[in-house]
Amino acid sequence: MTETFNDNTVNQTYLSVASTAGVAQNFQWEDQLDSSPLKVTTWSFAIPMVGFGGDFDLSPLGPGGGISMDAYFVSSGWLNALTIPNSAVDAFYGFIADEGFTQVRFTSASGGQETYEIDDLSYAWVPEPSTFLLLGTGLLGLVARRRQTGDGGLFLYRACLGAARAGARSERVPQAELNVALA
Ligand SMILES: [Ca+2]
Ligand SMILES: [Ca+2]
Repeated sequence: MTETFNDNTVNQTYLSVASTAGVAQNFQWEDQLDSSPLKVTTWSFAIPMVGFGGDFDLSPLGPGGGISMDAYFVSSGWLNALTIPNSAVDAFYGFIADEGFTQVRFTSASGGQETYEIDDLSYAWVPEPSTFLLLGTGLLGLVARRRQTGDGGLFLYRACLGAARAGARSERVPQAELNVALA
């Protein structure tokens, strides 16, 4: 599913959002994160998802603090999924996970203010096990389309862990070892 914000609302069947400063306007999502005073944005899903991403522009009002993206995984709780550097300009950033998540929360990665925009926020729900690879294919299709347009960087990460799904939290591989950039 993709929320284009083209009617200046968030009105998807499975998606809702709670945000301190964010608003759908100008055919995109415009938002500001900060730690003092606290400004966060949380996307919530009615059913578990395994993929999330969108076209990010962090250039408004300067580079800012970057975006830390945490996801609430069904059996593992909150985990950092990826961090978007403040240099991102019209770049697709997203992640796929091997465990369903029901929320994605944006906070400032460095604590400083970050003003940003998103367009074409995309997400995918938990597939049957046999179709998991197709999900990846679908997101890769999105990446491929962006690549063809040549209008942005491409960053896709694998966010969650088999160890986490099995409940072995202490055996999690560091996130840095799991990130798979398919740029
Ligand atoms: Ca739009
Ligand atoms: Ca900014």
